Formats: sequence, structure tokens, C-alpha cells
Amino acid sequence: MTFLLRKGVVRHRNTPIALILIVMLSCLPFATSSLTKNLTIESSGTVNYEPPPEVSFVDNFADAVIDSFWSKVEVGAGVATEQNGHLECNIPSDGISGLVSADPLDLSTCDIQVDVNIGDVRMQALMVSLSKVNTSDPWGQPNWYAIQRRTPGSELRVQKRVGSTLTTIYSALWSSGIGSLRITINAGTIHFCEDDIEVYNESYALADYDCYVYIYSQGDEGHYGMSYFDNFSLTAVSPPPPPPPPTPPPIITPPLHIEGRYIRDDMGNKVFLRGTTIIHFLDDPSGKMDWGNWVPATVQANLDAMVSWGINVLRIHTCVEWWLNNYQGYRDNLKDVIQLAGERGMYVIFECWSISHLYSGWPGKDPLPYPPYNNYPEIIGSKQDFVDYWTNVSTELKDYPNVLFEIFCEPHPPDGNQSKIIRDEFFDVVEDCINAIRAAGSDAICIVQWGQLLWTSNPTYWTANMYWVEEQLDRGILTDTNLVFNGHIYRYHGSFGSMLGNVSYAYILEKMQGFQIPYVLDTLNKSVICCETGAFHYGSSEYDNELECLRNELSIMNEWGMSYVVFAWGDTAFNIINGSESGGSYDTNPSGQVLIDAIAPSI
Ligand SMILES: [Ca+2]
Ligand SMILES: [Ca+2]
Repeated sequence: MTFLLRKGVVRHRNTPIALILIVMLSCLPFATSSLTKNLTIESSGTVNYEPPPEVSFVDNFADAVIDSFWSKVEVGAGVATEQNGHLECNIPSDGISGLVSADPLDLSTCDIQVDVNIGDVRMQALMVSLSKVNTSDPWGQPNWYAIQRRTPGSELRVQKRVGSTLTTIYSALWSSGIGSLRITINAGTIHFCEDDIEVYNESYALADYDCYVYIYSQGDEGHYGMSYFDNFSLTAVSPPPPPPPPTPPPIITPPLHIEGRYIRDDMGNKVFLRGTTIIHFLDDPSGKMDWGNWVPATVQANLDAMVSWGINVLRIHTCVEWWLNNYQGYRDNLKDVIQLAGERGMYVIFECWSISHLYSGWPGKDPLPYPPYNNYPEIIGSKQDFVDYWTNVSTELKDYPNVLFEIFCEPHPPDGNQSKIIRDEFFDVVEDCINAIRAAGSDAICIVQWGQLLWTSNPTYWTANMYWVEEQLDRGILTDTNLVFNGHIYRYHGSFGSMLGNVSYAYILEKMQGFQIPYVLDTLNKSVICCETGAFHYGSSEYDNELECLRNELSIMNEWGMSYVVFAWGDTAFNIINGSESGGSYDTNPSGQVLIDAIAPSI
């Protein structure tokens, strides 16, 4: 409940969460149709890519049969026939004849060539177009590029029509009425060649690369008769598909529920939560795990270290203000932590610690979350505002099976006033919050508390034993089946009487029985968690006694089958690691070793 904070500079979130996978493609994949059908993604996140065959088509018009690649274009008197080893385009009078690809092709990287022999007709063209016509003039449709040899003026012409706007983008004397036409598209540029010599290129201007390919001749009143195409070839190479969106590894942490005094997973196994708290989501929207930067690798390193200790729950101090205004990606950062924890089999207690952040001018912990008892009525202006906040939180987090909700940390009577009216009023709001969370679609375990510290006597000032559990149950509230009742234990702050008091196992056991924890567990058959306890060591000559007290507390809680969370992971006077969570190595200090030792026999 008391800790020392270092104020860090808050910088902008500047690093997205790490991409989980990298796809290495050993060769360019080729495709003519949907690329995604060639992608499979395994549950592990591994992506398999089976490249479709390259589109490669050569037609020497040698067998007197029009290949299925094509369909005919015949307008007016025009007739297209494959015979005599080439494509004959006979236009006895006005008309058009030729071929168009039966299907569109992805021409984003392509090379298309055809030999022409213009004979007596007006024009021969190689065209790529977004649309397909068989019985009307391809030139009249929108959205195409074409390179043409034209008898009038012995012209080599390049045209495009983008939308309905026709532009002649190149015009010069042709090399001959016999030769080749060629279109190449690569890296967003379309190239036009006459006899394999580039005459023009520009940035590709059509809206799509999926085009039909035409070879056709046109006749008019003065230019009609026979023309020929031969030696058509096309290769189309699709670019690699964009990498699929990263698929995070699955959350492997099964959802929890309460049965009587025990927390169980969905297989019915008892689960004893054993963990720690991080505090810096109160003064840094990135949790200060890398001092103001959001660096998933650092978050992962912290979580991996916790897992190596046997920790299975991470409790996170959060503030309402930054959640509501999503300051510098606050929500995303918290979701990332929950996701990364879930991938490691860890639970996360999302805990509402304060209304505002601790960044500057912090006036101290809000006794209760709503006016007139909170410090920021401009953020939470009513009880309903607080209920709505929980609707918001649970709506966003309900799909994480590993999240638990702690409604409000250390609610305590303002000015030490242990009025039952104030307490009942608080629990009525808690009840509304729980109902709002359920209405939002979340079955997550909710954690509720009264007072700051557990204490052996009935309520005095900010301390209380767990008498309030039965008191509130008797009012007919807190009957939700997924609740855990919480009390904090700190010798340093007086849970056991004198700061310098006895730390023997027998003494601690007697006091903890006085907290009424066994009464709630065994008589009321309700689940209990201690979300905060720890050993104060900041300049304290009492550290050894603090450690012994903590050791005995955890051992008793193990015997009672309780869940507990030891304060805190880094950067406080109750630190359980050497250094801070931004550190890079997370070695245990003596406090952390007490936790590790307690976890080992209990799981
Ligand atoms: Ca041929
Ligand atoms: Ca053929």
C-alpha cells in the first residue's frame, strides 16, 4: 500500500507489438487467381505457402484449333481462324477480328509478345484491358493500354484509355508492317516495344492489374483483307502475397471460476493463484517496463522471469483516467500484457487502483472511487460513472479468458469513519459493477475488498478483519458465484500490531485466524485472496523479521489453500527483484526468494 515511485519521463508509444512470425518465401510465387487459397496457417502460427503455378502461355497457332486460353473477337465482317500455322484475321470489309484471353490475368509482373503481319488491314493491336468484349470494338471500351501498327501513316502508336479518357501517348513511323508488338509490366511501370525495342513507358495507370489480353486486327473501307498473328507468348508472375496479419499464439490459460472456497479451472482443477503486482501503469502508460517505451520484448522478459519463478498471476495497478482516455495507447498496452501473459499460462488481475494517474500533483489514494470521496470528480463524477467504467473495461477485456477484475483497491472509510452506511453504499456500487460486468458478457472472477489492511479486531479506522464479508452477504448482495474476497496483509503497516512484533509462526497464525480468513473460507465457504502482502526493506533494520513474517504468512496461506499476490515486482520499498522491471535481469532478492520458496511446495 505504500511504495516509492520514481518518476520517469513519459514518451510516446513508438513500437508496435512484435510481429509473431516471419514468412520466408524462397521463390516468387505465381498466381492467376486468389492467392489466399494457397496460404494455410497452422494453430502454431506457422504459415505455409504453396505457390500456384506460373502463368506461362505460348501459342504458335500450329494445330488449327483455337486454344481454350482464348475466345474470339469478331465484329462486322471480321473472322478469326487458326490455320496455316498462324492466326488469320480475315476482314473482307469493315470489321474486326482477333482473340481475347478467356479469363483475366494478374499482369502486375508480365511480359506479352506477339508477331504481326498487317497485310491489307488498317490496324493490328496488342491490348491489355480491364474488361472483355467479343462482339464490339475493344477500342471503344474503357480502361486499357494498346500498342498498334497502323497502315495509315505507317504509324506505331501507343494509346491508353483510363476511364473514358483516351490519350495517344506515343506516335512515330513504324519499323515495318511486319514485326512484333510487346507489352511488359514490372514494378508499377508499363513498357511498350516494337521489335523488342522499347518505344515508351510510364507508370501503370489502370485501377487494377487483373486484365484481359487482346490481339486483334481492324479493317475499314479502304483497308481490309487478311492479316496475321503468330508466336504469341505470355508470362505473368504475381508478386509475393502480402504477409498475412500476425496470428498471436493462443492464450493457453483456461478460464477460472469459483466453487465454494476454491478457484477452479474449466477442467475442475483447483487453481491457487501465486503472483506479484506491477505498479507502473499508474505513472507511465507503458507500465515503465522499458521506461516510457512500449517494448514487447521487455514485457516478455518480465513475464518469462515470473513464469520461471512459478508465478501464475500478475496483478496490475491501473488508473481510471488513462483507461478512459486511452492515453498513449494505455488500453492496447494493457491488452498486450494480458495477451502475452495468457500465452504463458498466466492470469492477470486488472485492478482499479486510483482514479487518476500518479504523474504530478497526486493527492493520495482515493478512499472510495466516487464523489464525494474520490479526488477527481471531473473523471468519475458519480457512482454510475464508476459502474460505466467497469462496463467499458469488461466489454473490452471479456474475450481474454485469463483476466480477473479487482473492482477497487483498498476502499476505506474516508477520515477513518467506519460508518456502515458508507460501507453499504460502497458495496451497493460494487454489486452494480459486478452486474455491469456480467451484462457486458464477462464471466471473469471479480475481486472485492473493504479496508486497507487486515487486522485482528473489528473495524477501526482503515483496518478491518473480514467481518464485512458476512455482513454484506446478509444484506443479500455479493451473491455472484464468481467472487473472491480480498484482504491485504502488511506487518510493516500494522496488520500484526506493533511493527516490531513477534514474527513466529504461532503468532502469525493466531493473528491471521483473527483476520477471520478461516471463517470466510471454511464457515462461509467463500474464496479468499490476499492481493497484497510483502516485506519492507527500504533502509529497514527490520528486514529479517519482515522476511520471516512473510515466510510464515505464505506458508499459512498455502496450508489454507488461499491465493496470494506478493507486492511488488520491481521499483518499490517492497521490491521482490533486484532492480526494476525495466532492468533486463530479474534476479530475486531475499523477498523474492521467500515467494519462490512458498510457491514451490504449493503447486
Ligand atoms: Ca506459327
Ligand atoms: Ca491452337
